[in-house]
Amino acid sequence: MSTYDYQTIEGKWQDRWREQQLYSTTASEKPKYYALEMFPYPSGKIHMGHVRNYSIGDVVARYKNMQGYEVLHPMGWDAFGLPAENAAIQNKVHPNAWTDKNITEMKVQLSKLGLSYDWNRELSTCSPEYYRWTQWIFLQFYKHGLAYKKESRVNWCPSCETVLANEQVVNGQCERCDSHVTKEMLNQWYFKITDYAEKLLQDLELLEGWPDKVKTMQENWIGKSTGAEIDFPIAETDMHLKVFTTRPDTVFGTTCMVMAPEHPYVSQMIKGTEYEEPVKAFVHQLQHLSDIERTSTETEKEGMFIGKHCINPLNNERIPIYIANYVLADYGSGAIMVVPAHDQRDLDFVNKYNEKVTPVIKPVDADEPYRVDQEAYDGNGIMINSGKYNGMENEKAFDAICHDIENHGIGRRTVTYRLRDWLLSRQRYWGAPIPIIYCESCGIVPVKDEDLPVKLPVDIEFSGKGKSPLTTSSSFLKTKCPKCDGVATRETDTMDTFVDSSWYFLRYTDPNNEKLPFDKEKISQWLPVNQYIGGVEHAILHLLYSRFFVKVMKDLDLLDIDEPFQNLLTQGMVLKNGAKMSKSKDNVVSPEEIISQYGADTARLFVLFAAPPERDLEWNDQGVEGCYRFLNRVWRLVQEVDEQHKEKRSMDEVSEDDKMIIYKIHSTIKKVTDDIELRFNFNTAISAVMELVNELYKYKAMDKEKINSRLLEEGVETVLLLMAPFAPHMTEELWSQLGNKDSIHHHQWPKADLSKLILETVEIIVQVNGKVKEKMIISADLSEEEIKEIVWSNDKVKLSIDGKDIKKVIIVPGKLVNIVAK
Ligand code: ANZ
Ligand code: ZN
Repeated sequence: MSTYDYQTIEGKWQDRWREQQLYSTTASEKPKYYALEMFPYPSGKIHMGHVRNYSIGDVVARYKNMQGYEVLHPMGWDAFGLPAENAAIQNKVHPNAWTDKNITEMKVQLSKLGLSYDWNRELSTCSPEYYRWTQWIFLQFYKHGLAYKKESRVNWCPSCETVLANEQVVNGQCERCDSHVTKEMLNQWYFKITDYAEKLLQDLELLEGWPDKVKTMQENWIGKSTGAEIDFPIAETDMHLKVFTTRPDTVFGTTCMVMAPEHPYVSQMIKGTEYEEPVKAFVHQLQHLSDIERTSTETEKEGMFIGKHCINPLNNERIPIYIANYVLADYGSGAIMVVPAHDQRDLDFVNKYNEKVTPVIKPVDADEPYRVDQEAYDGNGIMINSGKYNGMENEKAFDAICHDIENHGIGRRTVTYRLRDWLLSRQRYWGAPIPIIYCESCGIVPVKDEDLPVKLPVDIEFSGKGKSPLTTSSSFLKTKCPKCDGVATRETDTMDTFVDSSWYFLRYTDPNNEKLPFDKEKISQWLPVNQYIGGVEHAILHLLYSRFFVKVMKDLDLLDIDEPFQNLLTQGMVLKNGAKMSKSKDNVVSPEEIISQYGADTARLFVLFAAPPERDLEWNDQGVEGCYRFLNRVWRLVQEVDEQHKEKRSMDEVSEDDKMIIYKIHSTIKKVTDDIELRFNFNTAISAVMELVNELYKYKAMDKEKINSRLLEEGVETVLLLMAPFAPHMTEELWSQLGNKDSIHHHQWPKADLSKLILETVEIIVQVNGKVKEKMIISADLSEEEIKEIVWSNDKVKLSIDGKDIKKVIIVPGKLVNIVAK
């Protein structure tokens, strides 16, 4: 009897699978299934998080394959980004060489896991064949007004020396390096994602297969607010100050106005007055604070009067205008009506500057006169101090006031979103160049499609300081204007790497297309991705951007789907000693070590067995040992069954022991199938197989004349088939030892015979239109669905309902099934 030599087995099958192209996706008639894991950044080393992510995806892909689907299961590289550039500065290697080397190394590590990827579709976002189309897509956006350039205050990381999208600023810090993020005035490129805010919000409803928490995060990020704009006349001028409020019902409680210090009217209003210098100093002081810092409830409210007044258009009261830190220029209209009685921020502000507090909504049970001093009241109630609206419920007054201001042309109902346009330009080298040319006479000119890709030059200096590295390449910088042939310069900013990853899942369907980024027809065949698997850290950024891209592409008639990812699984983290594995915590377990010590099948089995995919997984050396022992146990079982049981016992008689093992085989098939299909509960699926293995050992240990060897073989085959997605190498090896010529991974997934799931039985009568057609012995604990399935497969029943419409099925548990058919 041979021992379980995982090293030889795994190497052998990995080679064979590659030679036979076992996992290449073909154009077949089979139903299609697209299984996708988020592609990695090629850092050079895979970690346990990768192992977990890809093992989960691999089970899904292999399982669907055995279920008869044509499966698309591709892999590639999210290969642009800052680490390559930092390596270039530190180690004097070109980012391209560094990235290539890392990809080669990681590919070797990945292939050791035995993952069923179709490597023929491999892509890398830093290859010109790929970024050519990233640039092409940018130009499509540009030509349709969805990419534009504007000067604005942007997030700036002083350490990375580049701008950051709002999404990349976490608690006021740079997502990558944790530096404190500041605000700078810069001219940058944006995608107009705000045009799609409503659609992105609405269509979350279509995503039934997404975790609720991810949908909620996206909803909050989009941040829709419903309210009104109201125009407040500025006293002694014919100008208006427009405010956005979610509480038009409180307008009579406005005791002053606050503008963002950067509001364009401010400089105009103070010009030549005594307020000019102090306001300038104030603005300067705020300039480097992030939005988070400015609006945090912790932050002291600071502001100043700027010498002008507004008239409240509803009660004609004259009220002072302030500027203050807590009002942002780029939200709503950049100015607010201050209602201290009903907004805590406003109350804190006016208490500091001694403006008055006028309550306009009174809680139903409050005493009169109703007063507010330290705590704002933001609940519902009855209108007071509000002219003709007094006595109304405030929710009714909300509508009445909106109606009236619309009629008088002094305001309108409106919605605002927190979502900002996507800032996509980066002052970095290692990204896709933005394909734009600046001409002195023609202005901004897009590169012609036939001139794509705009390739990254190689004559570059990486200093890590100052301007974008592309400005140091004269071969790149100087060019001709595509319109007038005159002297022109290229845009030197590159694209945010999230642009690259917003469409890679489309390219996999058609990775070598040289005419378009992808073929519309192929997208319809494969997309949406049936199962997407990745980390919850991408809940906002990558997933929102990808949804946005697909929606734009649909509007541009490039494809015909609404959403990219039908089902989403966000896997939990891999922990050790209660903390996320990380170099800084010195608690990293290397996948390579585990693979060389126990084999890939054990590594895979452990990460799948130790916790359900969505939960965090605690690394546990005994757990790994346990999985290894289990695989050895399966190995021995198959060897022994194969060698020892050649003698035959008649199959005709079925003993009680046989019944038991038959039951176990079919109930395990059912359990494993349901666990994978319905819930991805791989851990319970694996324990069910473990139990079956135990039962088979017991059965095998009986006296020889009691054993039905055909049954034992069936049990062993079932174990292998059910384990094939989890431990692909060992099962393949044993399968071939049993004499099978075809790969186990192309074998059909076993189907449970429900009629075999009988332990305690009952007799039921099956009637069609009141006439008894059949008496059946079935298991006592079947569900109605399962009973129906057995009944429909009965020949006599089939015959008597043939050609008829089923009107009704009445099930009396344990007794009767009556079918009404006409
Ligand atoms: C008056 C008022 C009374 C308000 C009241 C609230 C409660 P969300 O839900 O975030 O959309 N606001 C409007 N623009 C602002 C800006 N640029 N910077 C800071 N604050 C701004 O909040 C909308 C509310 O935030 C608006 O409604 C406005 O204050 C304030 F009892 O107007 B409200
Ligand atoms: Zn020109």
